[in-house]
Amino acid sequence: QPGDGYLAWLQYRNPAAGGAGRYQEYQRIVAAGLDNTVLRTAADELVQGLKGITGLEISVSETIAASPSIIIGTFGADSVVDGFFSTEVSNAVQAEGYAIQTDNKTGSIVIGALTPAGVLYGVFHLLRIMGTGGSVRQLNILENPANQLRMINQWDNMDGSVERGYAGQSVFYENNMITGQLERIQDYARLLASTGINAITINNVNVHQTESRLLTDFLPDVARLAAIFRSYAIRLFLSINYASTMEIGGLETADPLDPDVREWWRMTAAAVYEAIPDFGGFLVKADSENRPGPFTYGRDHADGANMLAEALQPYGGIVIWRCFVYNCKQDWRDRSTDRARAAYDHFQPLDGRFMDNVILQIKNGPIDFQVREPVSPLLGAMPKTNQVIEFQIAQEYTGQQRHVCYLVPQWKEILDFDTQLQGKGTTVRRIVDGSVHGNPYSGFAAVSNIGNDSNWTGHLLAQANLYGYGRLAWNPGLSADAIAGEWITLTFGFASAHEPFQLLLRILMESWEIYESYTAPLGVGFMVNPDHHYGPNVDGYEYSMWGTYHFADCHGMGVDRTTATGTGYTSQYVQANMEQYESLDSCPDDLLLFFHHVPYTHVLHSGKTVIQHIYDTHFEGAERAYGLLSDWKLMKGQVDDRAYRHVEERLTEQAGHSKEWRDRINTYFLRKSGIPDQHGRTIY
Ligand code: GCW
Repeated sequence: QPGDGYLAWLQYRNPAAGGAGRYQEYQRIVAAGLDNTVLRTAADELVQGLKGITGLEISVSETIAASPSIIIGTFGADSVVDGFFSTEVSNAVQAEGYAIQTDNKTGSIVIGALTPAGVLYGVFHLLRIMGTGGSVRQLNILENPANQLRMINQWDNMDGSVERGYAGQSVFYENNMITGQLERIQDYARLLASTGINAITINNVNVHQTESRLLTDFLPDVARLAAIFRSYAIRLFLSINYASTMEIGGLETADPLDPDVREWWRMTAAAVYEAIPDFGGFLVKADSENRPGPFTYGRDHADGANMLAEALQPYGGIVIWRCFVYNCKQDWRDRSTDRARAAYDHFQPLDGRFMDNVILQIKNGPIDFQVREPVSPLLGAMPKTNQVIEFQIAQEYTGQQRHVCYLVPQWKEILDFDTQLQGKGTTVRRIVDGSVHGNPYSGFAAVSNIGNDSNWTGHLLAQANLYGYGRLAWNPGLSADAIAGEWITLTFGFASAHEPFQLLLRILMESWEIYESYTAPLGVGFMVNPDHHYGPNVDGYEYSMWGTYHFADCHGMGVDRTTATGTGYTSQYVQANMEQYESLDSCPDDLLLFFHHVPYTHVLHSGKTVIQHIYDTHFEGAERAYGLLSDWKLMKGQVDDRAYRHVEERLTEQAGHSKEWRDRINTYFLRKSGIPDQHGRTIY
């Protein structure tokens, strides 16, 4: 239905007068090799997109009959595109890249690539240009993805629930079966491919009994899903249960060095590849949050990962092993155990021990997808090991898709962080794209934010995060506002000069800062209700064993992670960064309480005391959340009414909830510190 958000950024609407005219001469597509399923998809997408944008019928032929046409194909195999590109251009195009040029003589647009996947990405690029009203007169584009792996992780369970899902139930499963609604899966594959995603794991990293059998009993259904994703050049992976040999294999152990265990995995991998020849591999959460792993047998992560890697190696499969490993049964009295240290402490010493087809997947920060954290010091710290960064598109700690929180600016900051591991300029972006260490595998992974809600993401504006993730994985050099702008125009049709465009852009671009300002202050994290993690609860995790503390007492707050007097976490960074965080003089304000325990009267670089900062940001934050709502109200009549009311309703909830956050945090710290607000505002 119009306005329900289902088509997301693939609206392909016929732009109002003036807009469409410029593309109307393109009614013919020339494509050969259509027995290839990805090329077929590329041609179909182009037909569908052009039809929407021009409002005309589009024809497809194998040879060039009339000009101008849109000509698509792979180099070499396909003579239709070959004549158009110089060798210089075709040589510069890599595996999934593409070139797009307008032929001066005929006006034809030619998309050439090395692989069908590249053609598909090129087609989506052209449609993006047209969908945002760009000129196609003199195209001369050459793009290669910066990151090789551009992956989505579903946290879907076979009972239909989604772990940390905020947009309804799973689109993949219901009643412990794989869905029969393959159309929706295909629509999801389109959305992902249009942003450049090339890999997906289709089940939660917490793999329980039923899901363990995706590898075995459910394989025929998994193969059906793989076929859909394959047609969009997306490789399918499964999350596996480390203890599958015991859970479903009838063995009594999961010891990675046990010959029977190894044999079971080899046989299982063989069966999987029999059913799905281009199967991607396994994603593994082991020895993490009570999930099984090699520790039980006195083995380490390299033993565990390599056992699986060996089973997948003959088929070119890979093991993606998560580094989210920490002691979740901590005692709050024990001030030396620090959850932030855990991933580095566990994995860094294993550098060089992992097989070539193992990739470590590392969360962007050392704790857990908080609104503000430093960058994980493990990123880049294992030169001999493949690594990918893990983001969370699902807004577990950033408003759960009830609050608007556009995350691309956060991801950009993380990618731009200079680890200085090999001198200045060793940014996370360059580590993750593989250029620093030159390892065979590298890239991005992220937890999806979709479910079966009609608009996919619960909050319509949360679609921008899914879109933005894919775009950033393809090209981390894009700016957060450029990505937001694309999404706004593609989704709502506003050109950038229009007032509604600017309004929406502002809403998105300010949303992270606003969310941060009324929630946990100065990088301290959490302060959420336990379990579901929604809403304020300052002491929600303070007396639990998960190891996420703020240590607030009547004198001060924050976690001392310095090497001089604290947990020593700072020593996991290179000297220059360590020194910056170690010293109160140079530690950035927004991470102060992550690294230091300070009195409430400590003066920030901003000139405010910590306590006054807390009051000020929380009053301002709640006010700005109301501002988002009043901004949106100006959109009435500019967007479809249904979409208007939906967003209005979410922003109303956010505004109310931001007040609750403000009041709970302010009251808590007023009572703890006994220090009044300088401006005498109401604190309950
Ligand atoms: O943030 C935590 C979530 C868990 C999740 C875990 C993980 C899948 O609260 O729900 O489990 O991270 O990343 O493994």
